[in-house]
Amino acid sequence: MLSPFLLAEKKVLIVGLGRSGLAAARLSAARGARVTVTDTRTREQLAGQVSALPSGVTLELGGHRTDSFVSADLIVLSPGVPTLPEITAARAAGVPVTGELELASRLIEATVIAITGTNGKSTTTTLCGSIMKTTGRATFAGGNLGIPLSEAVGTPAAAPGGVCVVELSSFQLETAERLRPQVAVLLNITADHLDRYPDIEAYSAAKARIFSAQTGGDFAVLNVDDARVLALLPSVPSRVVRVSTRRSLDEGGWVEGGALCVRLPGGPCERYPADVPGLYGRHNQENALAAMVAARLAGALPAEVRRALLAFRALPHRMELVGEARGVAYFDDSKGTNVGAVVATLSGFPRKVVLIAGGRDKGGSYEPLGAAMNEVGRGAVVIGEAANRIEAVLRQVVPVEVAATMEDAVVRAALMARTGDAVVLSPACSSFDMFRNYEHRADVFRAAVGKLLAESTPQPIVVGAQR
Ligand code: UMA
Ligand code: ADP
Repeated sequence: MLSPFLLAEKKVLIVGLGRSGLAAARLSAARGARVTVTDTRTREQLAGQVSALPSGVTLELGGHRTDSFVSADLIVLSPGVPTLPEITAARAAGVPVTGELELASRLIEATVIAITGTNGKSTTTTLCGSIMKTTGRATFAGGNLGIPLSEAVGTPAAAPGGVCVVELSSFQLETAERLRPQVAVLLNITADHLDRYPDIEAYSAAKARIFSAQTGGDFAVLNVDDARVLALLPSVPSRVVRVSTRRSLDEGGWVEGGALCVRLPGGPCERYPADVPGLYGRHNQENALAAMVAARLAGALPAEVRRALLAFRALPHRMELVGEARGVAYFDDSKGTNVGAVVATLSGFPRKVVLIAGGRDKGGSYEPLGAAMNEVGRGAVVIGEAANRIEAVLRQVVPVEVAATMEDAVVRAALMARTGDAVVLSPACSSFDMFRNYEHRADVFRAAVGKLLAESTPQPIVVGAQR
């Protein structure tokens, strides 16, 4: 295949002009490629992106043209672009097709720590990135987390001695070929994105590509509590280091006597505090162990791990407390975008929960939500395109109401909740049927909760106020 190192004078077609496409276009243009960008959205819709492109880039917006695909020297896909007929035609014509992540990774000389899994990627990537920053090495933390890896290219973090901690989605991994992380982390695999993959096996195979270019000198950090992760273990080509929150291990990462324990191969046992404010729940212990083991394998010292761990704060929209009114606490877990995430959030939750769930359906089963709500559920309010499918499962265990808007959902949830309960927005779905993204969904939820809190706060009586 054409090496993306040899971009000069090559006709590079970038598909999608979101964050990845813009970064890939800039990178390719800076390396002397003749860049064309294509997107189904129109120039008007993409005005901000277009103005950030370097001069000389050709635009094909408002749709894709097969001609441009089959005549390109290299096609660079954005992760959200599924297999299109134009891409199939280009592949048949022998045109190399890669992704923004793979393209960037070939230009990175630093240590790469790559992190994937269905849930916990962002938390793990952020914590691991904080630990590596604490070491004083130039560090980039990004990828699916938000900043495309292409933006790291040319910075000290991408040069020898630097560290790139990269969150990888299954979409990005589909086109990973030579990406070779020195440390690759796989957190868990549960049903997600089944609107893109024919089945969970295909989704799992995309995740497993994180290991495919590794060799015996690299490390794989695996959460062995997860059955699908465990099933992949025999095919991992690098040295496996295990983590578990359910049992003690001889080496790797585990929980014991109220401490997070880490032991590198051949090293002593290190103990870290398990009760960290930013890391609520067993699922976050899993994330913390994976991040700490990965960082230790990449050269961070125990004191640096401890310092970053204690300073860590939960990311926004991951079980964030929004406020409390009439003894009911309101939590924003808008990033709970699949069933596994919501089940992890609800598992062992210390209050009865009124769950607000729903949005764009991703084609998986909602049955595990029923079991989780059977334990902690007070009631549920369902919204969006998936409302009826979720209602069908949850009404077997708790009262369920259907709401037309987020504002309506919050009011209904508040009426269902009793003193001491929690209202939790943890949708188990993507947001795109009603909102721009999960952050927008969270903003609307928080505004609705804010209104409710303001209304339930007694207003001061102004003595002598005139009408
Ligand atoms: N587009 C086309 N043709 C198509 C489909 C889409 O032209 O057939 C265009 C769209 O009109 C749009 C562009 O492609 O203009 C969007 O590309 P994209 O969906 O790849 O989005 P980016 O802005 O490049 O963001 C991507 C990731 N998004 C997805 O994978 C869907 C971001 O992850 C990531 O932060 C960013 O790259 C930087 O690396 C977000 C995400 O939702 C957080 N990820 C999924 C998840 O976490 O579950 C995988
Ligand atoms: P991702 O980047 O994979 O979406 P995040 O760290 O952003 O993961 O967390 C998203 C949601 O997933 C959280 O709000 C929480 O509900 C859930 N979650 C986080 N870590 C885990 C884990 N290790 N296992 C299961 N669910 C998790």
